[in-house]
Amino acid sequence: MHILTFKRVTDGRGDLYAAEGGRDVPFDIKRVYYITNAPEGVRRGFHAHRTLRQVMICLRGSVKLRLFDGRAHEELTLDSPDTGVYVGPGIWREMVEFEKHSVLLVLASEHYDEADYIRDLEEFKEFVKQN
Ligand code: T46
Repeated sequence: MHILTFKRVTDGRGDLYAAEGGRDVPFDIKRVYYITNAPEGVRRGFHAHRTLRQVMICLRGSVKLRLFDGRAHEELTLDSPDTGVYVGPGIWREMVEFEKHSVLLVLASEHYDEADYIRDLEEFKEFVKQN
């Protein structure tokens, strides 16, 4: 995991942020998705990826991100459109405590592929041992 900071261009018309694949983001972006309308108390994620690389940006509101690499746990709150979190393969992620009206944007290195997911924690721990 590492934190990325995006440049903000502010003028009298508002704030503009840019994130370019291969420049601000450490991969070519093949897919963008976003999560909105998360009900209070909902928990998302609870999986890892075998190869996928992603950057998560909370455009509005806030969300707590819990990460586990098989050894150590990390927790951070995403709450600013100028901050992205790079999450590489082999990291278990959980998104909790979505503030009402939050918008979580995710930039991904690959197209959607369910076979890339590890959705069982024990299987994930085994994956970490093998890799
Ligand atoms: C991740 C975290 C941060 C698609 O059809 N296309 C897509 O691009 C995605 C991401 C999901 N889906 C389908 C698959 C499921 O039927 O949407 C449904 C919900 O997906 P999921 O339960 O995996 O959603 P989250 O919020 O738990 O996880 C998502 C991403 O799937 C995952 O890669 O790292 O956000």
